[in-house]
Amino acid sequence: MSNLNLFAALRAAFPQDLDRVAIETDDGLNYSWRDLDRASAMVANLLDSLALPPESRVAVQVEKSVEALVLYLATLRAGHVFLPLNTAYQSAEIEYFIGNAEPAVVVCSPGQFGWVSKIAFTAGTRHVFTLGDDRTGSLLERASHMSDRHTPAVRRDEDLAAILYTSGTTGRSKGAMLTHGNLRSNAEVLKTYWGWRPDDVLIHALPIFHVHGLFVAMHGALINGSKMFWMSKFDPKLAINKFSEATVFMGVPTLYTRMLAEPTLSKQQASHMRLFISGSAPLLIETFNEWKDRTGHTILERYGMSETAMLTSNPCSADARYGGATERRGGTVGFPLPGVELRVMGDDGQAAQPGEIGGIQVRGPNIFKGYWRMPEKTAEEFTADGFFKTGDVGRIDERGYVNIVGRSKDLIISGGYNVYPAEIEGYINEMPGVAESAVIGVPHPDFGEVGVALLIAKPGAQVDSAQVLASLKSRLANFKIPKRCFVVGELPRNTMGKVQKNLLRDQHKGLFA
Ligand code: MLC
Ligand code: AMP
Repeated sequence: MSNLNLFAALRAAFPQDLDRVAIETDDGLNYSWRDLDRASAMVANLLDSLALPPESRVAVQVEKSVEALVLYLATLRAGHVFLPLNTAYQSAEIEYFIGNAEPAVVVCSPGQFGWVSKIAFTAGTRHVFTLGDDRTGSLLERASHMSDRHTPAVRRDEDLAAILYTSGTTGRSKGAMLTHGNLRSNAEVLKTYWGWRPDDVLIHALPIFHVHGLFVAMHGALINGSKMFWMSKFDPKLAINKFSEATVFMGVPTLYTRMLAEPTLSKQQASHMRLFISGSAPLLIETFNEWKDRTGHTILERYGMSETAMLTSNPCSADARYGGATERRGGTVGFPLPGVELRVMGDDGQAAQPGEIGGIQVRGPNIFKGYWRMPEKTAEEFTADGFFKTGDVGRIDERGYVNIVGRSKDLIISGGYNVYPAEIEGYINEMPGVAESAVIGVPHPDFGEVGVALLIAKPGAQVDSAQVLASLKSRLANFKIPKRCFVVGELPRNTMGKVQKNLLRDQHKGLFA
């Protein structure tokens, strides 16, 4: 049986000359392909030495570093399941993820060991390691005694490679289970569709705990044997500076608006670049047009999600399936990727006509296996004929381009991070003196959209909005904190008694104008 382990596919794409630079970091270090191979072998051997059951979860909450990437590769290589966690998550959030996923191994930053290990050991995790962003910590210390040779565990397409938690509109977060086959097929399709070349150099500017930075960007470079310039944290000046040595950039729209604010951004500075890709949140047409004016490049917008990896993309070059279309159309997310079936379904359960709006449903080799330990929830999200209901609302135009016009799920996307109003409202509603709350998304010049909280106090109670925000801040990841909070007399409701968030959004849309 051939080994369909995703690591094996990535490793097979490493260049012949393993001493070439694979990653250059923003603190001036160079890692060769051999370094990635040897270091991932050592960490995989460490995982093997723990004699974990197959498909054990390895939960990781660490700052971005090349060693964190190595840990990801090692987890695949050893045949276990990578579970990345946003570094902004605080103890209640981590407690839930660890309790739900029951990881065999937890890796955290050295400074967080105290509280993270307490949560992990309480939940029954036996191994807690540390990994700093400066090559410190017990993980690398232990791995340094291991062999630098390792044969990848044999995996099939349907075996789990990663679990990504995505919040739910109701209830708690769900772990989207992605398989080796899901991730490999998506990486291979993007390799061709985006015309990757071995001499491409990717500026890797995103965090590596979500689909965009972890899979789309990292797999893209690795499966092409292409070099990465690695930014530990996005810095618009440095990114622009690096355009002269790089060819591909991927970012959420906020990264583009922040670069547009830099006077050094120019056609000349961007002349070495081949491709600018945007996704994870809607790219405003103003940003798309301004980028073209300032750099001469047309941003390629694509669309995906944690459960599906990438679904659609504007063309990189002529797409024969759509009459040889080459146009990257601003305001659209392009065509379904080869192998992805995408349909728009009207409220009547029938496929919408071109131009008609409906719910976006998808099917293909990239679609996840289901939500971790939630078979009923999984069943609800799939149709009888196997399409996944994305919760996004859109239409397909007469030329085949997909437009996303909204979401049926109550979700705010802020700077590329998802914030679920229901989660924030749950916390606010439990605060003393609060009768009810509504969290809405409003336009924001930097983050695209941000959360704003409106609440009603109980009769006779005094609620201080600053205190509400401070209290949320002590419990939730910082990007989830509403940027404003207002105590109001009432919330608008429809005849069914449901809060009319569209009216609230309309009332507050100018807050950050
Ligand atoms: C930071 N802050 C945010 C925020 N990021 N607020 C709202 N939304 C965000 N996204 C707030 C912090 O709470 C803090 O507030 C202040 O901004 C500064 O924090 P920071 O950490 O210094 O911010 P910064 O480094 O500037 O981060 C901004 C950013 C980051 C845009 C670089 O958010 C980012 O990397 N976003 C990318 C997310 C991403 O990779 N998404 C892909 C998901 S995958 P205070 O008050 O505490 O000081 C996906 C699928 C797909 O969606 O299709 O790709
Ligand atoms: P996540 O759950 O973090 O993976 O976020 C996925 C969601 O991000 C999708 O369901 C969409 O709502 C949104 N999204 C991703 N890419 C785009 C895009 N290019 N335009 C609009 N929304 C997007």
